[in-house]
Amino acid sequence: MTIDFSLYLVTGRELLPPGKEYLESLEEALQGGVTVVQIREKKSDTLEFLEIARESKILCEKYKVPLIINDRIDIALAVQADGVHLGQTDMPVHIAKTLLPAGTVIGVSCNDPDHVKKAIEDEVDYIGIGAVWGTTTKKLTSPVIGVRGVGSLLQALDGTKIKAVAIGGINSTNVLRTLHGSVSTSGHRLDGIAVVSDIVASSAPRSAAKSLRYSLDAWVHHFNVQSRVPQIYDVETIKNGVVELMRVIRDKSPLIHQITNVVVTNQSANATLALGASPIMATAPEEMHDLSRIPGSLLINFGTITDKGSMILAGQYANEAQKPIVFDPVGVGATQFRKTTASELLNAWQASVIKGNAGEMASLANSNEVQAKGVDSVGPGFADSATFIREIAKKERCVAVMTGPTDWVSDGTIVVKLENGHKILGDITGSGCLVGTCVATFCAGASLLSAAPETSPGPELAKLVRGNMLMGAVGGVLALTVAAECAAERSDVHGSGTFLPALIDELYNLKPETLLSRAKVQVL
Ligand code: 3NM
Ligand code: MG
Repeated sequence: MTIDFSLYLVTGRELLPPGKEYLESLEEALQGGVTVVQIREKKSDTLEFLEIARESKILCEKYKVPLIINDRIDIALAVQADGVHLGQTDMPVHIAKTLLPAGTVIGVSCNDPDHVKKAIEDEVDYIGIGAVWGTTTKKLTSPVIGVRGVGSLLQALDGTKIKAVAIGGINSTNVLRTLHGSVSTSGHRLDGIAVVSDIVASSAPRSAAKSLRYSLDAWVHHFNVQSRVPQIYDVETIKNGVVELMRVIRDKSPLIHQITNVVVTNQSANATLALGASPIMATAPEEMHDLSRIPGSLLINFGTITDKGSMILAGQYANEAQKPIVFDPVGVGATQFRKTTASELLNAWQASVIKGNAGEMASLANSNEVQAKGVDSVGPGFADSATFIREIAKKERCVAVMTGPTDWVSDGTIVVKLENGHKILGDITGSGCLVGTCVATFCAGASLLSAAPETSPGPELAKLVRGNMLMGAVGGVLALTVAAECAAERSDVHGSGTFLPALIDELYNLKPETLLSRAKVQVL
């Protein structure tokens, strides 16, 4: 039988809220759009398990939803369940297959590549991958793997017909992040999500299920729409798009929330103001939620990592609010701590733009083609920067920006090559950080430009960010590099000390005509 795995309910009677009967809760969940039910009874005697399974089967049949039994082959046989779900220490799949009628669906729990490999050899029908987030519903015996962990396991299923669901701590606030993040480099996506507590522990299981159902449907719709309509870019479209963003920023003055490093905080705030936007350099975890509700964007620059908790929270709220997140992993290759933190952050939220120099981007991509010394990139960069930037954008499923004498921007499909700037940028501190700030500011403009009316339903709701982030990234890079050229040419600039204030002036006075005439843009 073919099962719709999209909203997979796993039962957990011990989590029912006071006054909620098991069957009442199950029926409401089915009405809310659950597509498959697994009966999981870890503490019941055989007779009790059997009774629960029988009653559940009747309800599931009423809603034409398949029933799966956790662990117990005998119970599955007794109630003629549609399938069984086996953990790594349960009955081996090849034996289960000899016991169960042909066509019984078999699923296994996987949390490492060997489990997936074995599941493929065993020709199971589906796998449950977890735990994606932390959970208190089950005592976990292996580490939480995060969305990126789920994505890497999904890749192993390429070329098979095996379905996959993620499990562990999924709820209505992280469901979109779970779906968006759990994608392999090859583009393999989840077939569904499995939940216990978000539905079972709710006093309103119908609306809990409905809310998950809504996000799932919007996400599928969003993917289908997105893959049908390719964006077409040429140099003129890009330049005009950037100029339009300049106007939006000056017109609407979006809030650019920046959690950045102590070296550049002041100059970043001034650059933001110079572009016409409004900076706030807030770092306390208590204020992250409030700030996420104000239109604009979020910059996370971890040049000096002291606010990791706030960085995690701010990004999660920004994803929820569909606001752009620009991630600047300053010096990510310099220490193991930075590398670990980068992957922790990228697990917690989806970046809209990742920006770094060649050394930082190489480190993020686990490439050793380019080395770094501290926060600086060493050597001539990548032999084929265009391919590298396209691949990392595809892998991270966001816009990638690589700065250097030539700047590269890609959304994973097209690559934009930008050749403005001046070598004196290398002589002031935080010029890379200023690019990040300008990109965040232009992305905020792009997000305001796209903001659809709140009432519009449909695929827009499934996005983790609104607006054209490629345009935002190109705009930010161009603004800073063109302003740098203008500043460096001034007769009152005598060195790096006078260059920095001149640079802020030139951002402040930057005219669309200047940007249009100076911009050196190529679309590859
Ligand atoms: N299996 P909740 S996590 C049953 O990682 C189960 O394999 C997991 O419950 C795994 O949705 C889990 O309440 C519990 O977090 C999921
Ligand atoms: Mg088990």
